[in-house]
Amino acid sequence: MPVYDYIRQRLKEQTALLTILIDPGKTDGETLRRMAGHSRELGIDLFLVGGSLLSADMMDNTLSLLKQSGDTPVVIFPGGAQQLSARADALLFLSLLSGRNPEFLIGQQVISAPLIHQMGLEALSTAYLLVESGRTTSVEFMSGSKPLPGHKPDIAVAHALAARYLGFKMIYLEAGSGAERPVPDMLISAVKKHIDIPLIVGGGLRSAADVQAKVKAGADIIVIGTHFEHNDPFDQILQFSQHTRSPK
Ligand code: 1GP
Repeated sequence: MPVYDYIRQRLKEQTALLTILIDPGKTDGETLRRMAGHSRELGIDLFLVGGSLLSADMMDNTLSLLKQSGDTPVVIFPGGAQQLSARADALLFLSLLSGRNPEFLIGQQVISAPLIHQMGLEALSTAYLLVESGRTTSVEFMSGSKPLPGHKPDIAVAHALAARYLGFKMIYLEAGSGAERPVPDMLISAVKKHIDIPLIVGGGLRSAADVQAKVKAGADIIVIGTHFEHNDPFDQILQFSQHTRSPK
């Protein structure tokens, strides 16, 4: 089943999807194997693989390991056109719509499109909206783009509507990896009211209470990366997924 259909199907059955973001090289192989092998019991619905500074080789190894260890869909979350691999099930085909840097709005997409076509990868067109979250984040620095103000829901809504009218399949509200503050709940709710495509929320989520709040505000897909790089994931993932796995 295409990954987009899988996501839509899951969202009919449960409140939200729990996604673990793997930054290759930051999580050891054994942990990855166990997470992928026990995804179902743990409540992991999707893996994202990516990071700001990565080579194709590092991507390939992590993707292969996750694919060999379980059947949870594995999706590339690319930092740039160099991070593609046919070993994934799909990739987030991102456009950094909150910024005004043409390289990340359309430049990298044009470079990578023929490769994606060649690889036969499913491209999940996703409007990527970076939201201000305290300290400068890697994505803000690397993309040379300004985030949306966190206290101006009308600006976020205008971007979300533009994404909807442009035909994007998903919207990603991103505070940035390791963000000091996650995306505010009121911003999530405001965007959610104006769209009917899956809403991804990530950046700076560290507790089950964070997950609960973001799901309640309207997040359809929760992304957690940094937190599990520093804490034993297994007990915690179970607590986090209680808030995504409840039936609709
Ligand atoms: C970053 O939204 C993701 O792109 C996850 O962020 O690493 O802070 O969990 P964290």
